Amino acid sequence: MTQRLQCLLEVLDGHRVYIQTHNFPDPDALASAYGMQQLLSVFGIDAVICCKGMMEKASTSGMVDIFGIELVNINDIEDMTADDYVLTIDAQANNSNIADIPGKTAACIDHHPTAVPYEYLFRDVRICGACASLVADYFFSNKVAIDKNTATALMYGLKMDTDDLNRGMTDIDVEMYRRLFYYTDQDKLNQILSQQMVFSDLNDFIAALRGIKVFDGIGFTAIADGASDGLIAEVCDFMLDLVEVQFAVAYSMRDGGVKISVRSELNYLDAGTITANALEEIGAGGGHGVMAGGYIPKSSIENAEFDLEEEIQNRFINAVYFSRMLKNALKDPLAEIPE
Ligand SMILES: [Mn+2]
Repeated sequence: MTQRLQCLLEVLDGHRVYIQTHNFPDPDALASAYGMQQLLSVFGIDAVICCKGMMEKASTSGMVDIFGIELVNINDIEDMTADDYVLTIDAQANNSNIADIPGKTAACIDHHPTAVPYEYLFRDVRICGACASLVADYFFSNKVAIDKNTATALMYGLKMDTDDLNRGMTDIDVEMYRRLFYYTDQDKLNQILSQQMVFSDLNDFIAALRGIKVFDGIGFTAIADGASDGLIAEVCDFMLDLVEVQFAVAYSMRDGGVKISVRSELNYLDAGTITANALEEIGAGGGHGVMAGGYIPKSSIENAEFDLEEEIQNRFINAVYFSRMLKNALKDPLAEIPE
């Protein structure tokens, strides 16, 4: 047994264990949590998977059915105490995307860089494309037999988080892909891969596509009021597929304000930074280089003089323009940088 697994088991031994994903878990988070639950059960530890905010996106809620994943909403757990141990997976303690929990956050397995340090009893943070690769490594490095269902779930998480092996791939992702491949149920994988949207979203999806506007490589579209996070993300992903679009912004009105989803296909257009800049003083936003989200609260727009759509467009156009100028300035130090 690897030292890593031995250490994890020693830490968790004797406690009631919860595996916690980030809020509104994505396929990689769910697959990783499920894989870890299966691995721990081999060593006699029964863990409960929990999170805050269930999955609105068809691709993630479909996982629960297709792989038989049992998932508990943190708000529905009444008897958790400080003696219970929490293993965060695909997420780290103190991050804004993970809910506070009564149990003790004792362990962490994640593939993201650490934003806020935290003293775990066990910590396994390795930067790679998908957390599912780390979980798969626990099986293969320890020669623990992996069943088809678990392997297929991990394969799905790996494919989704790496955008089909295009994004952030590292050695361990390549190796785990190769090893999981032999255990993957292709029919099941294809089934879940082609479950990205529900039929009732279709009219809103079509309307959003009809409304796409492109300004200088930036695609914008509004989605029907109250659209799900999943639909907004789906429309945003679609816009990037257009040849004319390198940066995509999709938004929808909610009761509390405007929800915004952002995608970038270029390294120098960092979606997180651009979103944070674009929404300065009017809302908040941030995220990864390729994928980000933002929010404008109702209070910012209620008595505003501006047209909301124009305001969003202008703010993003300016923020993207600034990033382009910055890139050119790095190439040519004498080029002018906008104020
Ligand atoms: Mn992940």
